[in-house]
Amino acid sequence: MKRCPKYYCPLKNDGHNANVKLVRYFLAIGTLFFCAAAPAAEFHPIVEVQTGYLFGATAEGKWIKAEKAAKSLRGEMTYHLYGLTESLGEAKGGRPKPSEEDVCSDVLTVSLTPSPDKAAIALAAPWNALPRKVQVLDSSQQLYVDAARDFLKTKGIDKPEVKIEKILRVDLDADGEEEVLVNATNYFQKEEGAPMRSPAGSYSMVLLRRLVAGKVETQLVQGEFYTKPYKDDEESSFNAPNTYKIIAVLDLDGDGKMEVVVASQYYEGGATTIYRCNPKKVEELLSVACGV
Ligand SMILES: [Ca+2]
Ligand SMILES: [Ca+2]
Repeated sequence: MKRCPKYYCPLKNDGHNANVKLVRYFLAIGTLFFCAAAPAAEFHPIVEVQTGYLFGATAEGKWIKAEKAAKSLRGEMTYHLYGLTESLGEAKGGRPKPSEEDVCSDVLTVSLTPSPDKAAIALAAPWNALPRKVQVLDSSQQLYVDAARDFLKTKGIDKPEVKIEKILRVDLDADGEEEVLVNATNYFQKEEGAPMRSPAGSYSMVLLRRLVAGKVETQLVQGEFYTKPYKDDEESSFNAPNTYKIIAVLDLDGDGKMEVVVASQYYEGGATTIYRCNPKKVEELLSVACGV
């Protein structure tokens, strides 16, 4: 509890005058309100390094949106930088300010120095956001190719062409069992990125495989699936499908459980979202987006 500043605390000397008593009464009431207020929780801001976008912050287990978080981020702060599998040192981050890009002037940004290419997320917090090792597995492993194929079939893609981009193994919830994240995208394109229109049987997804009561279960973290090609008579018409990519797996609120950070891109923009993956549900915690 905060110490009472002297002048807000009850007067020590007894006054006999009614006015003095009244003043004492109000001071005492004021003291009650002033001193009962809990100290402001410390905000731990989270920034996407490559864009500088401020997701928001965490404070005592709560997730706070960027606009609100920015109000209590006044001076320069020290951030820890994290890539997909490693900690990448520290950076200094200034006060959040609106993005200079026209299309996302409503997005708040923090400029970080340095901001290495490999860094994905910056977090200003005293705990280690990478408490357990994130392992990158060989993406051609049959077990996971089969798992991805089976999952795509449940989404109505009859003959899936499985194209796994990344497989990560990490114990998200610190229960001693490792979970596996499978990131797969196929828009039948030569280049990376998302097309304007989705072909038949195309998809992009992030799956989570985990043991639940001794059985492996597959959960969808994020994804979209197109059984039919997107067709429209007008040339200007398109459906702008997304590609999804895991960029980090970190404990961003300090509860010991790691969240999954997924970046999505469509042909004219993108978003990055932090997900909490409990066995029963996947929850979106904070997100930043910029696009047309
Ligand atoms: Ca686990
Ligand atoms: Ca966490």
